[in-house]
Amino acid sequence: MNRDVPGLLRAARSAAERIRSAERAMVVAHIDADGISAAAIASATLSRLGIEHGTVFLKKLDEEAIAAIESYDEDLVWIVDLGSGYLSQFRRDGLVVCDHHTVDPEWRKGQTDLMSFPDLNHVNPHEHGVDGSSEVCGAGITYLVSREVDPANIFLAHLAVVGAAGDFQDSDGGLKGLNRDILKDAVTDGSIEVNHGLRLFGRITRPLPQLLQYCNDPYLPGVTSDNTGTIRFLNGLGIELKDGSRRRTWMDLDEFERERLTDALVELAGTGGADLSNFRGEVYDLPREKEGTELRDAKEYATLLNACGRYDDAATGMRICLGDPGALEDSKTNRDEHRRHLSQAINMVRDNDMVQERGWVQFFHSGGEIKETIVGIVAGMLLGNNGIRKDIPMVAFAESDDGEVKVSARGHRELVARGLDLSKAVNIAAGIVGGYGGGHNIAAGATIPAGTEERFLQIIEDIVASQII
Ligand SMILES: [Mn+2]
Repeated sequence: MNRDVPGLLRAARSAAERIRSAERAMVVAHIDADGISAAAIASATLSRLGIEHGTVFLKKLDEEAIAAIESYDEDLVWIVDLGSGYLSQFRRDGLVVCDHHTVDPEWRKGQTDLMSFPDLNHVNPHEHGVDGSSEVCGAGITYLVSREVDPANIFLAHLAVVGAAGDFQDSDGGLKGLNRDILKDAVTDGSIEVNHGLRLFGRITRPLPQLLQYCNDPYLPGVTSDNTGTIRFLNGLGIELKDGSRRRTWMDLDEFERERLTDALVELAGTGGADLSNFRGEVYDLPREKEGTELRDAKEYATLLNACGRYDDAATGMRICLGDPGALEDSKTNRDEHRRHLSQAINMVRDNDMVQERGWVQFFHSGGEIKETIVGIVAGMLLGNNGIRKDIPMVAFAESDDGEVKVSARGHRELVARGLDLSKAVNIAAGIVGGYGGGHNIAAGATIPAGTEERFLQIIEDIVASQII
């Protein structure tokens, strides 16, 4: 297909028209950095139009999520960084989908005219010959629509840059294609400054030794994963590690130190024979954000948003994007709390010997004691930990608020190498007991009716036994 950016922008314009005419809206977004940035762009766009709206974050569009979207009574549902893969499953009116993932091949099959869905605006680069994996992300597409709603929304462009960094679209030494146009908007607006240098992760917040020793792309001989070596290397260059009691970061280096360190690192990486094309390149600074915080660097910003998503706190990530001054602090508090919940849950399972072994699986039932949102993480962390086996998968049960049972199954990499496919096992077993589920070979989840746990375990055991060689 020919690259047709004007066509993509036309699709963005008609989506913008639909959005402008909405009375009430629901924003549905993916729970990673790109999705959170996209949600923030959508939410800010709606707020500026005076359109009342809510926001929901999803890990994926499963049956349950699609059913929920179908049932929202808002006249507009704006789905961002998700949705394209499931277009044929939607029936409702008032959908705007801004996504960059592969488009559902079932969609439009057997349809004669272009938009025979009653009221669906689909904005996706792949539909216009533009590569959605490398040159524009979910937040970027959402931004293009937002800019069509109101050119003044250019003040949101930096969020699209953060989203692109979150989806590794900057990984060739810098952003390219459509992302470059969006970057230009952000630079024009003054929210982003493009600088050239080493693309080390943690320039703003990591103390120098950590900045270097955690660098493994490229591998730095004698520095990567070597704390003593790193400190010797920095001392050898005459670079102070501290300023009083404060540990210095890359940003604290003066111009000469920075140059010295850059040259030495490039040389060091070269001796390791590494490909340096991604080591030197563009970095994106956000000069309007508070100094010394993650928000000053697009990559660190995106990593922070990913952490919010992983810790079930995407809403706080969105508040950060929207400039809420207390949100950064809140995200740290919530992350600590989440970690505390995790360690409490792990201790509870361990101290009470809750894990029961069977021939081919082990399991625990947490009842209502562990939140269903973290029970899978707990199951994974328990594997191979303190006397708990890792040579059989772990199945964890938790009661959900609606009276059903949430199942999380986790395996070890070595088991997957031997043939374990938990996605298949969980999907089949859940189906037989009247539930549904799926996932990945190493981690899967299901929802099953209460009381079917034993039957479910028997089936899982049979399947796992047949998978592992
Ligand atoms: Mn994305």
